Amino acid sequence: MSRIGQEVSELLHRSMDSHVRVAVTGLSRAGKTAFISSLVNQLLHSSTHDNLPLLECARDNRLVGAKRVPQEDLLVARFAYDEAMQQLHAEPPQWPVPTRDVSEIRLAIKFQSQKGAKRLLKRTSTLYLDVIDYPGEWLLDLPLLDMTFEQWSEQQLSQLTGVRQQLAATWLATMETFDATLAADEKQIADIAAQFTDYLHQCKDAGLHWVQPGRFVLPGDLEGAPVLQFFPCTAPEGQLDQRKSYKHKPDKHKPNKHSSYAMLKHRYQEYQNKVVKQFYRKYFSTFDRQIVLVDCLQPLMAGSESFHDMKNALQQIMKSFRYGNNNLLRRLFSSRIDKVLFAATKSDHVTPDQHANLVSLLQQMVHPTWQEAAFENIEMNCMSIASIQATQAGFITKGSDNIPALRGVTLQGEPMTLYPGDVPERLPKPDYWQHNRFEFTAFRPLESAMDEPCPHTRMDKVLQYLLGDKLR
Ligand SMILES: Nc1nc2c(ncn2[C@@H]2O[C@H](COP(=O)(O)OP(=O)(O)OP(=O)(O)O)[C@@H](O)[C@H]2O)c(=O)[nH]1
Ligand SMILES: [Mg+2]
Repeated sequence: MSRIGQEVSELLHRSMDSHVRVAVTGLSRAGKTAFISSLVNQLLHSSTHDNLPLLECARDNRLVGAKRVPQEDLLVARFAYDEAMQQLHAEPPQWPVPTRDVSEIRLAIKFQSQKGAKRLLKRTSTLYLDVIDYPGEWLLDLPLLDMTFEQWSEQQLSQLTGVRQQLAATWLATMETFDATLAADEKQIADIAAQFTDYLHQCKDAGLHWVQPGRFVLPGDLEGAPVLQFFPCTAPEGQLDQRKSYKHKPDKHKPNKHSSYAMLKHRYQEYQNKVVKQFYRKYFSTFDRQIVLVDCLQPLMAGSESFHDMKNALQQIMKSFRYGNNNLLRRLFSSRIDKVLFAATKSDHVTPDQHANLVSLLQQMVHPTWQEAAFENIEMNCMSIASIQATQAGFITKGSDNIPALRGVTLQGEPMTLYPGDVPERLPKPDYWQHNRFEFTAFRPLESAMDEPCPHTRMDKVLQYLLGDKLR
C-alpha cells in the first residue's frame, strides 16, 4: 500500500474507534467494586476463554480481546484491579475491600466490525470503555441538590423515629441545649457535627441505607474540613424565609448573619456546590450508559426496617436520576444516558429457581422510574447477576425429594450446604416479616486460578445489554 493509502487507512481506522462511559451506580455494599473487577476480568480473559457466550460479539468470534490502557483523567486514582485480583486469588480467597474514594479504569476492547465500510476494510475496531468506582454513600447526596437547608433539615428531623431515634439520642440531647440564634461558635458546631456524624455511622452499622450526607461517613480527602461540619436544625423564627418575613418582623427576629444557624446553612450550601455538584459534574455528566446495582437480599434478611429503608433510599436516588429532560442530572449537567440496567446482585445467594422472583421483586421496586424512562425513550431492563460467584448450586436429597441447595465456604472457613429460603416475588407485605426470614450467609468467593476468569452468573448478558450495540 502506498504511503498516502496507508495514511488514509490509518485515519479511517482511527475514526472507527468509539468510546463509551458506563456509570456503575449502587448504594453502599451493593457490589459495585466486585462488579467492576469481574467486568474487567471477564473482558481481559475473553481472548483466551469462552467465558462470555451471551455477548453476541464473543459468540460470533468477532471479539479479538481487551486490555487495560491508561485512563484520560490523570488526577483520578486508577481502579485497584490488581489488588482486587490479589484478594480474590489469595488463600483463602477474599473480597475486595470497601471503596473509600473515586477511581477509574479504561479498557480498549478490540473487535471485528459487522458494519459496512468497517467490515469491508477488514480492520479491527476498538471500543474504549471507561468505568468509575466510588463509595456508594456518595450517591445518597444527589437528592440533596434539590433541597434548601430548611427542607433538608425538616426531612432529616422527620425521619427520627424507631431505631433512628434511639441511635440519635446523644446528638438530640445536645440539640436541646443548642441555641441556633446565638453568635456562631465554630468549636461548638464541630462538636455537635461530630455527634451527628456518629449517629450516621451507627445507622450504617445498624444496616440502614439512608445515611445522608454521604461524605460524613466516608469523607475521602475532606476529613476534618469545616464543609463537613453541619447538621440539620429547625429554622429559628425569622430565618425561615428571610426576604418575605423580614419586613414584618420586629427587630429581634432579624436574620442574624453571624448566628450559628447562618453558619450551618452556609456550610450546607457550600457542601451542595463545592462537594456534591463537583462530584456529579465531574463524573456523572458524561456517562452514556448506567447500571444500577441493588442488593435486595441482605435487607431481606435484616428485616422490615432495613428493607424499607433501602427501598426508600433507592427511590429517592432514582427520583433525582429521573431520565426525562427535567431531571436533576440533565438540568444541572446535561447527562445523556440512553440505556439503564437494574441488576439484582449476589444472585448466587439464592438457588437458581429463585432468580425469576429476584428479578420481579427488583422490577416492582423500580417500576415508577422504569415507566418514566420508557416514556422518554430510554431503554431499561432488569436482571439478576452474580459478579463473582461464591456458591455452587446443586440439590440435596431428602427421602424421595431433590431439594435445591447452595454450597459454599463461609467467611469463617466453614463449608456449608443450605437452602437460604424463598425470595418474595412482590414487595413483601407486613405479615411477610412475621412468617418468613431469608437466610443470608456471607460466603468467600469461589476459588479460581489466576489464568482463569472469575466464575460469574450473567455478566455476559450484562455486557451484551450495555455494550452489545457498540460492538457491532
Ligand atoms: N456472593 C456474592 N457476594 C458478593 C458479590 N458481589 C459482592 N458481594 C458481597 O458484597 C460485598 C460488597 O461488595 P462491594 O463490591 O465491595 O460493594 P460496593 O458497592 O463496592 O461497596 P462500597 O464500596 O462500600 O460502596 C462483598 O464484600 C461481598 O461480600 C457476588 O457477586 N456474589
Ligand atoms: Mg466499592
